[in-house]
Amino acid sequence: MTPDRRISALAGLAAVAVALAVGELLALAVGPLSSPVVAVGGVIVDHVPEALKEFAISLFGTYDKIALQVGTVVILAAVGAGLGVLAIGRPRWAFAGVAVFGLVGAAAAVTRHDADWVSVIPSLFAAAAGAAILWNFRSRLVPVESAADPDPVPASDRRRFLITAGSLLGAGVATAAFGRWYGLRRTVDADRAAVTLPVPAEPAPVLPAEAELNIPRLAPFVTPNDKFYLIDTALVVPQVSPSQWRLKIHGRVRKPLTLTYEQLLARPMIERYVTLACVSNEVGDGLIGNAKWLGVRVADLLAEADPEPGADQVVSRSVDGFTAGTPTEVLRDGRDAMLAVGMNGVPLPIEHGFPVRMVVPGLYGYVSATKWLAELELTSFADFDAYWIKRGWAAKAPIKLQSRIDTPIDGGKVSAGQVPVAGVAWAQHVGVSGVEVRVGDGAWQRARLSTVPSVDTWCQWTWAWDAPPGKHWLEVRAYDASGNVQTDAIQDVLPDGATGHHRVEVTVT
Ligand SMILES: Nc1nc2c(c(=O)[nH]1)N[C@H]1C(S)=C(S)[C@@H](COP(=O)(O)O)O[C@H]1N2
Ligand SMILES: [Mo]
Repeated sequence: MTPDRRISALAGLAAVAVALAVGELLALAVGPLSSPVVAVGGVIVDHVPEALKEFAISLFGTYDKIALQVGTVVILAAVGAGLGVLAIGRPRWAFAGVAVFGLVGAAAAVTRHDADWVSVIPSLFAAAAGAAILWNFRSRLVPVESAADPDPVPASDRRRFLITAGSLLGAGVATAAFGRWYGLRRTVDADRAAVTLPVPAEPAPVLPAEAELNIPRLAPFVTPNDKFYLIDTALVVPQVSPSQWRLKIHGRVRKPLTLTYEQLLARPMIERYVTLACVSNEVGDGLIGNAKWLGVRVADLLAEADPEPGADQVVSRSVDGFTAGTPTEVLRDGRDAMLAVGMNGVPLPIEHGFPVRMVVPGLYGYVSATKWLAELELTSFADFDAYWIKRGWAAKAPIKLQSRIDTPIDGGKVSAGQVPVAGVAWAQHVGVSGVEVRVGDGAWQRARLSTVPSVDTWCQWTWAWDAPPGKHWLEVRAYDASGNVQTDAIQDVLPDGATGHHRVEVTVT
């Protein structure tokens, strides 16, 4: 005769909730990456196969990380309910299961960047708390079994039991949620608000009125910070206080140096419009944005550190261990590669890398745009593969010539007559010299381009379409300033960026 399975499953759920609560609370003291859920999630992010990752991103978009954590908790809850049932009949197996979970969490936590032995504490204590709860419930449930009562659990005991388990479950969930919320508070908000950005020695050019074509639904020339795409591997956004921030320039250099935030701000600053792009951007998508960045030239810092011959790669490393590898040559070829502290006139937003990130015109973000920057290490491409290179992406990745139709939208309906077709085109550090549009298999038509301050940004384009009724395909292609035309050959984002023409289908009525 066994106690009601639903009751033991509830006990298991309560044990999981209390375990998560203990884990989250201890992670507040030990560090955010030691939370069992964050640690296991981080290992999954770092090791999940590319195909599955792309599938998750296509399914959940930028909510993929929240989805991962919710998924982890759901699985934990399901397993916890199972262990609760198991604890009645096969306690050894149940407690072994709890121990395995604790060890998996602890093992995940020690592999995280900058982890040490205390990182195992939240997971181990979480498992211990879960085990204690299970043990307590078991000792309350099992004696019932030996009683001669035909009902497995007497009604009064059952009620008391439900109340206890239910309250523990509720309290555990509430505490875990509180711990999570408290841990995610943006602790450097105040530090960021206290930053006064220096006046640039070389300000950005004043934008001509023609930089903006002012067409509804067309991406604005400057992407507002809160609309700027976000891509990174961080499950919790690193909180780096400027007073703690240090930049180490080291490795194969003759004069290693370390800079504080104050020392960085005291250097001559440049201010430039640069369009950042992600290699994972599918043709026609929005993982691209343009901002006015304020920062210090990387070339000046490298000149001071004096790289040794053969150090052909600069590895920028973030506080959370992410790395990007940039050709030393590119950083020193005169382009406006910078360590940025400002974005569109304000200190870098925390999720965009506060206090300091790298920005390199012409290269995809994964090989250049390290956020929450901590060090620049001079090495060679032969000696070191950065984060995404280990996962199959190309080591050298200049941004490809591309163009996009913003309006009309794909699948949209417009009325016959004059329809403005418009979008953006980019060929960072080369420049866009022309854009053409065609309807179906018709002749390519020259579009009008906006005026841009440099070759490092995208430009807007527009073409006036005299739209006849019916269903039509619109297609765009760009030319770069070296005279190359954008290829129509379709290539996937892996390993070095998508190619192909953006096409939209429009119904004209
Ligand atoms: N620390 C850190 N920096 C990072 C990344 C990351 O995962 N971690 N991702 C890179 C990638 S792939 C891109 S495309 C850009 C995106 O910058 P954004 O989020 O400010 O748009 O950041 C780069 N810098
Ligand atoms: Mo990216």
